[in-house]
Amino acid sequence: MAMGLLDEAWIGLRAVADRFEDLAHPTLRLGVTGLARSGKTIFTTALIHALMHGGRLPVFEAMNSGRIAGARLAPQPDDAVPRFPYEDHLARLATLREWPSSTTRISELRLEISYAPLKGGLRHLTLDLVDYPGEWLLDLPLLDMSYADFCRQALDSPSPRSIFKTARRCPQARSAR
Ligand SMILES: Nc1nc2c(ncn2[C@@H]2O[C@H](COP(=O)(O)OP(=O)(O)O)[C@@H](O)[C@H]2O)c(=O)[nH]1
Ligand SMILES: [Mg+2]
Repeated sequence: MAMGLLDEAWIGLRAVADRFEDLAHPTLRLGVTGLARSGKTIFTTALIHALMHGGRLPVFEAMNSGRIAGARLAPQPDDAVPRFPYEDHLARLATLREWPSSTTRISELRLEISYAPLKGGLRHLTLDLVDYPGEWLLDLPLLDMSYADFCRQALDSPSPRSIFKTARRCPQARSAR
């Protein structure tokens, strides 16, 4: 009984300590969202570069007014999620002058940002940026759909044969214009 109370008190203390730690050094997880080929990967690469090297971000007031003291790359927060290949994307854009290839899997990158709040001394924010294939957005309706509903919808939609025929007609339609 006494041990149970002690355990609960300990868990409670840990929760309060974690809450204070979070207030003192918050972590923000930011998913960059949009459909495929809407520019998420390029935007994420450019944002990381601007935060670390002080790029021009005219509508980002904190940066524009000089309150972002600096940003640096930090170790990955989660070993199960691949690292966002920031350096590869940057090399492609800045050195090879090519667009990075399309994103096929989720990836993330952790940044430690030092900033001056409107009141008080220098603070630190841990920012986790998450990049993922935009095609996933199109699958969101499936979350609320039963397997039976999915099958019904698939059977009601145009048959694969008619989709194939339409796809075959497309190049001719394009070249005929
Ligand atoms: N002109 C221009 N094209 C862009 C820009 N950002 C992305 N694109 C184009 O959009 C394509 C898809 O960008 P990407 O960031 O890979 O899109 P994602 O699929 O949303 O991650 C690129 O290959 C470029 O052709 C941009 O800032 N300017
Ligand atoms: Mg992408």
